[in-house]
Amino acid sequence: MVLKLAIQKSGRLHEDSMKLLNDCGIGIKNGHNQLKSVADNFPIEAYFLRDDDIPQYVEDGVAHIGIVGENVLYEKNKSVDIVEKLGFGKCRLSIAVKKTDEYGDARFLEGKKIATSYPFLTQDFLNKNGVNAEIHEISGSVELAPGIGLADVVCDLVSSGSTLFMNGLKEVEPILQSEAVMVRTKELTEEQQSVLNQLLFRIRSVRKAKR
Ligand code: PRT
Ligand code: ZN
Repeated sequence: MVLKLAIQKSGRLHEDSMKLLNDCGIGIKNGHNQLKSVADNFPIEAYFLRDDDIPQYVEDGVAHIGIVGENVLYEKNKSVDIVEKLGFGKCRLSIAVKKTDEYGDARFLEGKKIATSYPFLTQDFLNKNGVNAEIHEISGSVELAPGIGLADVVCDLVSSGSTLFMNGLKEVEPILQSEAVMVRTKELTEEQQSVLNQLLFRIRSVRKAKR
């Protein structure tokens, strides 16, 4: 039996996910041209996937556990359990407006066009604030949308804020704080849960030693 772990194939969470496993003494070879790779000294097999696909794989139990950003997890709204926050990949999902706009509060968004890759979380924020706005879902370069007249406002991930700044935008309202988390499928055998417990024990030891 091996525990199947879904991690990002390439991108912002890949290196830190691999490093975490490595720090835990789990030797997994880099999967740039592979879909999966078995650890040589721990009963784990890594699946390398697009981050967007990880919640579904874990919900379906095709992967038993996964490492993914909370932003993606909540957007996909899949039924999985978060077992550990991992402390990397920190960012926030925020409303940003043109730097000359005066935002005030969410009422500013009434009747506006909002470009985002996170339509579910954006709509949820609008609903909670009783605001009606038009959401335009786009998959990348969201911050360009106001400059080309596609939208008035964006809802996008921010870490340093420099991408927004360079595009003449300003962050006005964080709607979600996010970091990478370990998720688990709902149904695990006793044996699988026991491997997961061993992995979590190592992760916690590694993270405690770093503090
Ligand atoms: O190919 P795949 O689908 O797997 O990857 P992806 O392109 O969808 O995601 P990727 O690799 O860009 O990001 C993976 C995860 O990293 C995200 O889902 C977040 O959980 C996390 N993360 C942390 C970030 C950022 N920080 C971040 N700054 N993801 C994206 N950004 C982008 C943001 O979208 C914007 O374009 O960086 C830009 C802003 O950065 P600043 O520093 O200029 O504010
Ligand atoms: Zn993605």
